[in-house]
Amino acid sequence: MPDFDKNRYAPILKEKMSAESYRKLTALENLKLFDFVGEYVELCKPDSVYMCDDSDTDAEYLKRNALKLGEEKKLAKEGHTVHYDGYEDQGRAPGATKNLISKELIPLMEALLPKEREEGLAEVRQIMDGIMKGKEAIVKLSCEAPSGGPFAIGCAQMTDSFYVCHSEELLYRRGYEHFRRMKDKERFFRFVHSAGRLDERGNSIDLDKRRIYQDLEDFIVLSTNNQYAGNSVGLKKHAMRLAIKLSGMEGWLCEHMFVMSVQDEKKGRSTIFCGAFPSACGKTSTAMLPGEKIIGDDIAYFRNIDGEFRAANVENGIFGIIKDVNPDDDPLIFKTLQTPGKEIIFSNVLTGPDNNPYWLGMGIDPPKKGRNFSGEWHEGKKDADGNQIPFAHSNARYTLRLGYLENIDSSYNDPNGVPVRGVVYGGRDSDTSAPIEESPDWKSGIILKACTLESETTSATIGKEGVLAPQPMANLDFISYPIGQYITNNIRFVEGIKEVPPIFAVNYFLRDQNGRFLTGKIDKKVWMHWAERRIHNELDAHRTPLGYIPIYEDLREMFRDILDQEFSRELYEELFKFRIDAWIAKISRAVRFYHRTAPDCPQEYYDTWKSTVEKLEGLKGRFGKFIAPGAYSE
Ligand code: OXD
Ligand code: MN
Repeated sequence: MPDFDKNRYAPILKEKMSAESYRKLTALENLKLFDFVGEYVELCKPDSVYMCDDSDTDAEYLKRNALKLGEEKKLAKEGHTVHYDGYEDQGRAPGATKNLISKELIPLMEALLPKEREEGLAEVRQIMDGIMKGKEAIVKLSCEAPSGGPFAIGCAQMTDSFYVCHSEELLYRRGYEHFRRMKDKERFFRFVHSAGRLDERGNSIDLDKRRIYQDLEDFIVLSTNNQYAGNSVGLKKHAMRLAIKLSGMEGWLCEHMFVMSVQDEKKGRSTIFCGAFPSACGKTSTAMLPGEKIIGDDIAYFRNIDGEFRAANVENGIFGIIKDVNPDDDPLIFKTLQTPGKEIIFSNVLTGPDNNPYWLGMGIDPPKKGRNFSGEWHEGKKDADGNQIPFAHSNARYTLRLGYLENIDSSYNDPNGVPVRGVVYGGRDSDTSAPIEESPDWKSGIILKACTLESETTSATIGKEGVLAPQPMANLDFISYPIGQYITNNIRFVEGIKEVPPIFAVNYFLRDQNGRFLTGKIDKKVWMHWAERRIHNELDAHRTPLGYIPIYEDLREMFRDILDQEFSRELYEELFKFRIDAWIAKISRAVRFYHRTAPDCPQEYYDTWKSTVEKLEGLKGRFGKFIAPGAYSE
């Protein structure tokens, strides 16, 4: 047991912590944790410090204080609360987010929010000096991925926001006991967050001093003057950046992926998929497809365990976009969100006069006034620039425990993870990729599908919406070491894997000439079942220049069987025609992106892109602009 009483931080911690909190901290016998808390208490100067353990009493303490301080308010249904972020704090803030790295790495990481480490630390530490004065700091320990297995990573959060801790309580597994079992030398992630000075609505005032700085050498994230969970909750996006860095050093992967299992009830078969989609591109709704089972909706760790490709869901809950959650499109989540007695935080929705939450695309007419992310709201209210304020924000969210969902897969808490049989990459493009295409092999899937993924920007990040942007592996916002190396690690990951999962590229956003979506929201169920049956060698496919697509008759039968819908040959031909020019343009955009942002990208990948473009150019002579499904052969 370290002699904590001789530690330089002992006096300040004894002064600010109750005897019980101090006891809980020292009982873990972890000097690094003690020093972490001491260092940031000394810097941030909270009035008091509360140390949580894994007890329900402490979970209650967090909830109670979030309400008492007005960070959350009770809604009409029991257990439901609402939280508001500031008007300018409604999404991830890339402009204020930096990866702190050494000077030499900066030219290799231009697209990855780089900042020279010493300079960044000095800047943010200055902002943090005294930032918690007048408040209580909470120290909460959690565990990413289930404790007791090879995936688990301990995390220590210190924050002055009870909402942040309450969110972590719903979204992650409690970690005090994990720390108790942890050896003193074991690495853990550390997060410090402060909402900073608050206005009368309880929102961060000093947004000019908003910083989210990841110290990738020391695995610590310092976040100031913000509240939106993507900026404040350490275990979510901050931990993801740290985990990506760590996985790169240790030879595993951390991906922006759901984990779900597709159910073939007739055959009694359950097949696990992981899927990467940029924010707001259908990731949660794929993981939540009716009739299938969810394991996680946002972040997966991959490890090679005895030659098996295994994944663990890092989280224990969902911080989901609530827009368009309605009984038709997301029946299971809608039902859960309507159920009293479940502990759910709604954020940035409209609270109506009946004290119920309303959101965009809910399928219910909202009241004409209430409270929303702009304060008191009434229909027609305008912001300072004269723009009409919608009744709810399009990045409004719900936060709930995975265990509440009827369709949770029983393996979601397995410390050894689950065996992955298929990997899906989904972007958002209106005119290029087919609804589903299987790659011929892992490497070509990574280079031609995952690396060329693009999406239109959405409200999950602050900035202009609807701009087509590269999204390699749907992970660009979180990659924390040079991109070329990251691609190579993805390719190499399957070396030594006995059964390499096929890669499928999906796109739910193809549009016709009038801008209307060509596919229905539920059609993704058919694409996922097609992939499932391909994995089990039950279906033939047509060849395309980049992989394999479904045969019409198979889809017609599956649409009837699964959705009770007719699927016309005409629509099939439109959806699955191979768009040669659009693919050439897409690959060329990717090449320009890597030239600009990934100086370490190996020549071999450029050679693949170049030879693919040449091959596609050559096909134009034979086919014209489009290749009809079934017309192509190698
Ligand atoms: C998220 C995101 O909230 O990716 O998961 O923005
Ligand atoms: Mn995400």
